[in-house]
Amino acid sequence: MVEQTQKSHISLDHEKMHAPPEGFFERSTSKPNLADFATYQKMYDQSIQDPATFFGEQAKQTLDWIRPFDQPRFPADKKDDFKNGDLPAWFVGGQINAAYNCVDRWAAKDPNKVAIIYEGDEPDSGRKITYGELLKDVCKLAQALTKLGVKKGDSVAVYLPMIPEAVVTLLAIVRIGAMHSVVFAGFSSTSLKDRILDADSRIVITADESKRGGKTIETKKIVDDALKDCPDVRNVIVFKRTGNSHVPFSPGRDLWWHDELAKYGNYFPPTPVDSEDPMFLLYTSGSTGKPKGVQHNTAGYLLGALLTTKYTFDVHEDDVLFTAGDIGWITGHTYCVYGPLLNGATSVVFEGTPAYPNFSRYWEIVDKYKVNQFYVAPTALRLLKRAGHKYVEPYDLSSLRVLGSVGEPIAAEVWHWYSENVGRNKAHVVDTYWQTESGSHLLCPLAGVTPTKPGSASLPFFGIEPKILDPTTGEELKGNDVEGVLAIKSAWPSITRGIFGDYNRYIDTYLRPYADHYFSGDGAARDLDGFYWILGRVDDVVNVSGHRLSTAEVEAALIEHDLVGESAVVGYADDLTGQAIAAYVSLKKHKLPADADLEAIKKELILTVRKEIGPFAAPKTVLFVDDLPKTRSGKIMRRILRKVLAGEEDSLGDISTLSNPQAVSQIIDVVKTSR
Ligand code: 6R9
Repeated sequence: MVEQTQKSHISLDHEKMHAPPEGFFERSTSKPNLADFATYQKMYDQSIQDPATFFGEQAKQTLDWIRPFDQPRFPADKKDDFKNGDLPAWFVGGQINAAYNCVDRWAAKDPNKVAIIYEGDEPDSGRKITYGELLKDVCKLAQALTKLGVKKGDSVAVYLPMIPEAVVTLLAIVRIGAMHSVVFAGFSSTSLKDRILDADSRIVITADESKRGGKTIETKKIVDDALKDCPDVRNVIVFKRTGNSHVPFSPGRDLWWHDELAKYGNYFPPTPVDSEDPMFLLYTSGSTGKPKGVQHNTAGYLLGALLTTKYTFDVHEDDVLFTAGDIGWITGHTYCVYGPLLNGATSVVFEGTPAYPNFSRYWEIVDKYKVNQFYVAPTALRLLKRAGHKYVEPYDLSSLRVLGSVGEPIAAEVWHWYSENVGRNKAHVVDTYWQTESGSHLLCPLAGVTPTKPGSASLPFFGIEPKILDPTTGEELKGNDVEGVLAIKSAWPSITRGIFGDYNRYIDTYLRPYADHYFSGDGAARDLDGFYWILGRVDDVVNVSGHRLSTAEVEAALIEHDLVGESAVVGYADDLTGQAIAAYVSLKKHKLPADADLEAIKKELILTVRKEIGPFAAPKTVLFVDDLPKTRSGKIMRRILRKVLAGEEDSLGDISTLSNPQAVSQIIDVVKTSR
């Protein structure tokens, strides 16, 4: 377990509270989803005091049920939540269908309403798909899958780029009560194989090739490599994305998407599923090497996705939401597919990257489609901030009302850049903290009503009861101005129901570390105003001379220096202080004078940290690198940085799943020369 933390020195400045942008609600043609902050507080209190009634009413009002539920929550009383690994069941006795709620009900209302705006990798390639068209394609694929023998409860593996067919695929699978298991299309064939085997998927849906950032990826070939070791896979449905003639194809096993869909009619009824029937698996990395198949069940997940989209982003039916996260991650599942469609809104599906053909791509899309809500990870914002204001400035971004951030802490400097340059001080920046396991937002401001502080994920969503626990004793740290580990006291509708095939691992990871609580794995503080600050994974905590520091905190300090583009901080063994801090830093090249004195810059950086946090936090080593190793979802792989520093570059493990494996060799060189 985690050792005692020292008080963080992150700037939890309660003076720096920003009111929601003035005139926020006037800039929308729709009525606000939440009137004001007092309404949030009232609803929040209800959701905690009586979650059964609160979520029961919300579920009745916002979802369409095939059979109404008998009990919103069993047991209704939350006192035994998480005891002995127990979770309550939600919406007991109810029957529902996810695809019906995402598509049919909106198609019935207005079949010509745009459901998806597809923006292809090349600018000006793409198309719009209406709810009416979406319904037809979903029904056709649902029939094809049924014909191929997919039944309720089976898992279907999905390995697709960000194209509308990915949305069609997810919805077709849940329409027949099966589970999707999406594997991010940037994963290697080995990672794909592991996930297909673990989920026991018998059907794979993929594309011939993919396009990303102007490059062609041999998607089907990767699938074929994976399938060499997956003897139980019966069929592969292949969508023709590029139509390239040398794509491998095994007649019999492989089927073309267009041939299959052409065989079936426009309508196929949705399969009723029980509220607690599984809806999907999504693999995420754990502390061990083996990925965990996080399982989400139907009604609770749907309600979480629906309500958070509605309230965190103030989404209405007329809104266009652009979630830049890939469908291969939970952010894509919840906020590119399910959340927007459950609210009858329009979702932008973007195939490309923020840097292709240039750093204006996101802003061009926002301008072109008049996007109202934009949602991205800080890693992309840092890249775009580094690229410079000239890429943002020419675009009309006045349609933007909400700017979301997700996946990692957002440094105050980046937050301000986002708010000022992208939001032009008129959009509400919402920093949303949550996890694959939570299904939907845990801590987040609600657009238009919650005041924000740059760097804080602010306050809990409805039904979320965050607690700060002493990491060693597990005791709850009550009141404000406390810091420890973040745990959640009672269950919420979209909490994961387990790790597929390994319920004990679920209990061991989340429910056992701190009795009667769900353990998030993150360190957090509650400031004087009761606002929450995520301090990073507790496994990324560094202990220097008995001072525990969050690596995120040192990074936030470093980025205050004008020349720092990005940094990653890790701890390494030190004879004198136990652990010492090393900062890997990539500098803003365009700001660096040709005759820059790197030694002097190192000293300045150390001084910046001393100044921002305190002398004990000063990095002992500063290493300048071109690029930091990142996962495909943009998370910096500190494990690799720690190993290289420890001289263990021979045991880095599999680096093929990184988005930039080439960064690693330069890092090894830099560390070697620094010794
Ligand atoms: C949605 C997602 C979950 C972990 C989580 C935490 C970090 C996510 C954050 C954040 C600070 C935020 N995290 N959002 N840290 N501020 N707004 O990213 O899911 O990929 O499962 O990662 O990401 O450490 O525990 P997932």
